[in-house]
Amino acid sequence: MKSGDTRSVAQHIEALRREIDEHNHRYYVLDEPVVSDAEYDRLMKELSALEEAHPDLITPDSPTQRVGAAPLAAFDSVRHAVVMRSLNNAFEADEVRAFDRRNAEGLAAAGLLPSEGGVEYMAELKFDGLAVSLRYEAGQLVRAATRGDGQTGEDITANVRTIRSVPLRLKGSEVPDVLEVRGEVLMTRKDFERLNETQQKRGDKVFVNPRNAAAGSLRQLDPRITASRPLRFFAYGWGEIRVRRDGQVDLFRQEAGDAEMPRPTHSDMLDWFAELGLPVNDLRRRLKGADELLAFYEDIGARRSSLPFEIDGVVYKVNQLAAQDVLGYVARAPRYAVAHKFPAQEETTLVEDIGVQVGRTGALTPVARLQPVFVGGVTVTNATLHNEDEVRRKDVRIGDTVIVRRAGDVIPEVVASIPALRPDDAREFRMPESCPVCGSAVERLEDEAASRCTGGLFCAAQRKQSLTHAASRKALDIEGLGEKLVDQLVDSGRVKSLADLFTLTALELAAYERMGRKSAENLMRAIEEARKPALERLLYALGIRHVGETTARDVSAHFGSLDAIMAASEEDLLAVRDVGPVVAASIRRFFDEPHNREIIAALQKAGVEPVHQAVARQGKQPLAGKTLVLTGTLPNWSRDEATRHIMAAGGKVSGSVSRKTAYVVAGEEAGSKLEKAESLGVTVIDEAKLRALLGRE
Ligand code: D41
Repeated sequence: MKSGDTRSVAQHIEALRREIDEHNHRYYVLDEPVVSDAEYDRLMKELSALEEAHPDLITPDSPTQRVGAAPLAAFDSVRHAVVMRSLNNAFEADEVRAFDRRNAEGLAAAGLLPSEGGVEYMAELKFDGLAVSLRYEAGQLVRAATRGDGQTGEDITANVRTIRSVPLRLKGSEVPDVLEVRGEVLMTRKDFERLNETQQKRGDKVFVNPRNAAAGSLRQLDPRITASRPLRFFAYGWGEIRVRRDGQVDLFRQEAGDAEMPRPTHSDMLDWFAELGLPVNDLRRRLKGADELLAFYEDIGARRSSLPFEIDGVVYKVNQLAAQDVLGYVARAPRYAVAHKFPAQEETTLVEDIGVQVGRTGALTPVARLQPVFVGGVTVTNATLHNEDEVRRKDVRIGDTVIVRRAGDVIPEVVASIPALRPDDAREFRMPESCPVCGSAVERLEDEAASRCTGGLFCAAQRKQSLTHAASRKALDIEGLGEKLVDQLVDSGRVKSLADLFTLTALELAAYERMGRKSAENLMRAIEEARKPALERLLYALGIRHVGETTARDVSAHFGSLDAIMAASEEDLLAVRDVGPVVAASIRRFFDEPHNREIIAALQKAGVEPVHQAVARQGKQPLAGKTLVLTGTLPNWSRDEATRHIMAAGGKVSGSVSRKTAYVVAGEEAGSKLEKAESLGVTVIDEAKLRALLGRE
């Protein structure tokens, strides 16, 4: 081939690489792709074909070369040119205030008076991943290392090259001669769950949490395995930097107290990284003073569970690099930064026993009885193990040390056991063959994960749970009928069904434990009020499988009376909006059960009469066909009230915002739904505007 041809091929290859790099950056870093996957694949194929024909033109920064290296025997160690520091932690607001005060005093003493409003900070997320350092020389990624002990880490270059959001070469014409970027490698929750599904299907190891999955993936000796794992990277700091200035290369070391960085503040540095094509998370803010930091902490805390990845806190850093320099370091950690941690969502503790709990529908749930442990902001003594298969899969035994997780308001669960800490006398769990409460046979249907007590309402546990459900706020709303009293009423044999509740007398009630005359009277009044429930509440209270509040409401509105619902065929039921075959069959089955018909007859005999609803609603339906989303706290209406008003006006209430949402009704402390609405251009209204729409001003 002539040299002229080679040059044009080389140019073509370079043009393709630039185009692919740009698409990679848009897709993995900016999250706003501009080409289809097919178009991207076509470009990659074209590049691969050209490189195959001209192997001498292959360079390590080519997008085809992400997975190149053969499996390693072991990782080499790498000494960091600039040590990787650690972060001091703060758990309480007071510690954050003290941090801010120390900074203000330290800077004032050095003649660097904090500006108006206090010391300026950069507040960032604290990603729950693995700290790594990436070294770029002349814009090329030449080395990636784990943090290790901060001085020396492991060479994971081959693995990090497979992370799509990590550029193999920096963008732009003015790349630094040397740039060591520090950041965190992590896995999103969704990717983690998808990975675990695949692992489980293949009979491979499942990971306990996204962090472990990221760590396990990064520590593979075979980079092809790492390449198959969906890892991400976010930059938050730096080590050595050399930039050419006035024809001369200047060396910067944050470590050595160098305030003359290419940009004057931490936030400028992160912006610079973003310009170079490095992934920097958007949830970072320039703030002033402790109050703003604490507000950021609260705000991020409220959004924590809706973030796509796990974080374990936020990090505050004094923004001016010159100010960072003045404040310096104590031992291994900078004085100018602090990690403000959220309460841990995972802790380890001992499984003292594994019991089973019988649910309202008879499902037997294995529950680990734990040595009390403080996690997710509360003391946890019981944690669900979901079902028998989960106990096996997680290999949890009585006596084991386990990881317990409580995230947000989700019920605590056992995530995994730690077999290395298992005592010799640890015992395996066995699902009982008969119900521990009523002794009825336990069955497990072929296609179900749950084992069930076959005792139905003969089972005291199921009876208790049904009663508690029937009395709950969204059902008959019988205040004062708590779990303890239900236990006593059922155990004494006085209450066998929902109907028996309505034959209780104040005198009888007063005889029960912890029941004063006053509370007995209050309870009687609540029961009295429940004698005339809205039809939808009674229907929900019956505890029919698959009939939640919304279905109960739709079915009630459609049929208008309990008699009509009881008489409805499956086909009739299918005519109700949002009722499918499973729900229709379940309702029909419930009312076909003689025992249930008896209970309803007894309810009627006891004077329980649902308030009938007009079938064809009179008047206007100003929100007919519209879907609304509620977020935050409204000034006057509770969520339930607002929902009722909207439904009465023909509207629907949904839990998530989409383009189909007609309005988002936002109150105080509205969260991510409000942002979503704004980003989708959905109209946001307040309670007053909602009232106006409803004609209820
Ligand atoms: O997101 C993080 N995990 C994070 C870690 C962060 N956002 N900022 C960090 N900043 C630093 C300094 C201030 C020392 C540059 C860090 C870490 N360090 C860090 N990660 C692990 C050890 C230290």
